[in-house]
Amino acid sequence: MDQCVSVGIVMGSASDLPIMSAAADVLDQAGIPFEITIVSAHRTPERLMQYGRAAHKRGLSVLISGAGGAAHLPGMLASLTPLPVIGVPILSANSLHGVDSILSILQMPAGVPVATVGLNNAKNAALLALRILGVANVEIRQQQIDHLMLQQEAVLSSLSKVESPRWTHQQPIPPGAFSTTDPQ
Ligand code: C2R
Repeated sequence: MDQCVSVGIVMGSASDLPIMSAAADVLDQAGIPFEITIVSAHRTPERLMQYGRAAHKRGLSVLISGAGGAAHLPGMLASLTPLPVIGVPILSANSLHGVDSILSILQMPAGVPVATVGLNNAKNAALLALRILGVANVEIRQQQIDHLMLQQEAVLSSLSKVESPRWTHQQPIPPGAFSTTDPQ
């Protein structure tokens, strides 16, 4: 894989690392060079401006940004950079059940897009970043195709846990139930 850093992972606080490390794990496994740091719109506003303005000039392609509570970081980054920003709402200690983080990242004004993943779902943020990179990179796209296949195989190999006879009135799934041709 090209060794130029292509994904920036930024979080509002070191306390976000246990969640955000899942994004780093996915990128690491995929062999994608990334950087990871703390930037806070609230606590380090100048650092935010510098990072947001320079990211694309430094060769980054996608930003993953996690924050909890009044989570302004992903939106503020998106206001400074032309790069795609993926926001990860975090259930932080100061959060109201994560709802504040979700809404702060999700409900952006028109004109400043942030792609928002589920609460604490840094893994999906990294997978989405890989899909974005995969648009222009066949190798990364193939990795995502392989990932989907592996995921499907894992589900199919677990069918017996659910389908094995257990209840009196349980019927077996008929062979044609998942046929791709229309039974009509
Ligand atoms: P501390 O644990 O440091 O008090 O942080 C962080 O992302 C973290 O989840 C608590 C939470 O505050 C968040 N934070 C933001 C921003 N900066 C820090 N939401 C920001 O600029 O949006």
